[in-house]
Amino acid sequence: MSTLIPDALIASLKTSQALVVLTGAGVSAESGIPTFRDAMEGLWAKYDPAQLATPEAFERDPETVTRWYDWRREKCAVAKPNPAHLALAELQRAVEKEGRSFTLITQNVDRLHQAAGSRSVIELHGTLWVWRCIRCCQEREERQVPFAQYPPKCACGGNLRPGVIWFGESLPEEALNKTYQALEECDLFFAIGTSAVVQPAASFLHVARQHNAKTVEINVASTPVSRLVDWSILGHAGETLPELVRRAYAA
Ligand code: BV8
Ligand code: ZN
Repeated sequence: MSTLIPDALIASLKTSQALVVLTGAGVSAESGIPTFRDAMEGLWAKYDPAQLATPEAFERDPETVTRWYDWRREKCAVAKPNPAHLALAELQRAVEKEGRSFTLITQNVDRLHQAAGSRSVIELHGTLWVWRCIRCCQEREERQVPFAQYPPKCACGGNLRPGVIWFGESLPEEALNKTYQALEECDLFFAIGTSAVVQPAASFLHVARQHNAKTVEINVASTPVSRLVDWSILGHAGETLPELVRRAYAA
């Protein structure tokens, strides 16, 4: 299915001096990773994700919370980058080859952008591949799935927690600083596969608009920002992004 991508957007993409892309769970959906709102299949049907993704939930029930993250980690372990991830990596290469700036900011915790070849990815909400001991604070990448016990334990005996940013926790300062710097210089901003609900990520499009950037949304459904953007493209990221890159940079 060829989604309708306006020529004006292609022209803007080819002349943009500072491109900023914000991705959400919708970009990983075509890799088989449930989006945040529908990450509640089967066993998890009786939980509200926003209730599980909090420090209080971990404090109250570290076994259930770490089982949920390990269930998601197992899905991520078999997931491969999809054409959306690959197209964004190709776009970054094409834009940077012409000496223009490209910033990818993701809300996703699966690291599929990095697996697809994207570089200098800003991880707003951390990653479920890094786990941290709540006693000695030692942090390390845990690629072995599944864990042998819940909650998983550190060598010091402390409980391990996932290295993600939970609701109620502040975002990493460095990630936020880099984000706001990119938004100040941005002249073209994409929001791709995000429900535009979670703060502060949902405010970035407004910041880009305040700096007179043109804005684009790619989503399979409309969101609270669909009526604000310059171009709202209804389509799957895995189809739309490859078409966008082909039309702008067809070899
Ligand atoms: C903070 C990691 C300061 C964990 C996540 C103002 C008002 C009210 C509340 C707040 C506020 N400001 C701050 C808050 C609190 C809270 C918040 O935003 N609450 C929301 C619910 C209103 N924010 C925070 O707590 C943040 N911290 O602000 O610090 C502070 C400190 C103390 C006290 C207060 C404030 C921290 C937020 C980070 C939470 N962690 N992830 C984990 O993953 O388990 S958020 C998590 O949900 C995901 O990472 C993701 O970011 C988010 C879900 O959003 P999406 O990515 O958009 O995914 P979703 O499923 O919602 O949508 C998918 C979209 O894709 C859909 O639109 C769908 O149509 C589309 N789609 C599907 N398939 C496709 C597709 N599109 C294209 N192609 C497809 N194939
Ligand atoms: Zn420890």
